[in-house]
Amino acid sequence: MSDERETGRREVLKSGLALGGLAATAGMPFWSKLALAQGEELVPFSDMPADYAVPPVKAGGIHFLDTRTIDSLYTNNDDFYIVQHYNQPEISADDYRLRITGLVDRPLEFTLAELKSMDKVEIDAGFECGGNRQDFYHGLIGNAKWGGVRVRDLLASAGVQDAGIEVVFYAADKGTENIRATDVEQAFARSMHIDDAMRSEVMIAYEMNGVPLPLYHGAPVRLIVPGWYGVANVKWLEHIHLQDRRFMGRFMARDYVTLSRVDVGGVERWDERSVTKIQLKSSIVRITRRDGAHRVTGFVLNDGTPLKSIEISIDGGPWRAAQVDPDSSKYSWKLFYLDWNDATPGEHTLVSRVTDINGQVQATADEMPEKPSRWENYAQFPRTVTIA
Ligand SMILES: Nc1nc2c(c(=O)[nH]1)N[C@H]1C(S)=C(S)[C@@H](COP(=O)(O)O)O[C@H]1N2
Ligand SMILES: [Mo]
Repeated sequence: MSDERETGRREVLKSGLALGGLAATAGMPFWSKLALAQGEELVPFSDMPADYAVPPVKAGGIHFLDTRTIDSLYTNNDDFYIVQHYNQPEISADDYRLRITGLVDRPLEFTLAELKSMDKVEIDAGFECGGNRQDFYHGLIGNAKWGGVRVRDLLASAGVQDAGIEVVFYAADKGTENIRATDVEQAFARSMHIDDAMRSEVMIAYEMNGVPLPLYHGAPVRLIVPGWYGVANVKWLEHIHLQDRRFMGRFMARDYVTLSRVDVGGVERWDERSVTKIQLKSSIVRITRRDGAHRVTGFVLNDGTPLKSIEISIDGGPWRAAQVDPDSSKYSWKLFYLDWNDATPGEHTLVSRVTDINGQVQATADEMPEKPSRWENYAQFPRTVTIA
């Protein structure tokens, strides 16, 4: 544990973003209870191949986090999952420029040094790919402390005109898209309504866990939209454009679109919506044993709505309250554990569920809306283990 990280934790605590009525641990720091102690061993999940292993980071490739290894509030930059749909552009920090154009009073261009000279914010935010799912044990996930500048400060200096209601974020990575039988070159891009872009926590990050943003995570600068799925966090960001109508690029309107059968004003409709806010979700990631005692560990992600409870049920039994990391904050992931003191030899099924202060409960697989698209996999995830 570096001094830097300790300071980060204290700042989070001081900021007073507590978890309402959730049980918190006293005494020992929470993270020390998550780290594998001397003599503590993983109890293998029987729903996971015995040789399950995450391949190392490879240039241009997707990288997963082995969720069994989650043991601290912040994911190491080297372990944090990596997803991109085109290339991984190498942009020199000296040549980097961020442009703001469109319906603004003053089109602007910032160097990296200019961005760094502006008011700095640091925000803890955890997120997952909208395509994260149980098949790979929710490995497309991570939590980090992001350092940078608020988007709203940048927009304020450019002066957004009343007609500028849509903010488009263009990246430097590009690919060929076949649209309406035409091959066109497109940059990765996402957009949001001006009201979303003006939220105080929406930021342009040049630091990840206290060091310059690594290449694979979008160096030198990326967008971070706390509480939204990973796809919103445009890496290698180089251009912000204000316009008066919806942006309909691939990652807003064709890909990362959830198709589900839902009630729309009393009518059952097949709804198509862009992947944005993170759905209320928890998952067990690890079961450990030490001197015959068992501990169940997991994470929660959502859109930042405060939580009411995180619970675990064993073999369909009563819900037991889990202990939650008191250093968690509004947009970070929330790690939790339960001491499973009455584990008996044999096969067991364990599942976690999270409830927010609005009374929304994480859905079971049966309660999920019919959803043929693979995005937004947030159902309760029962895990199985065999206790020796
Ligand atoms: N420029 C760019 N930004 C991007 C993407 C991309 O392909 N290009 N992929 C998005 C998706 S789908 C995800 S899940 C996150 C992953 O961020 P990470 O690789 O830092 O974990 O980046 C988002 N930002
Ligand atoms: Mo993603």
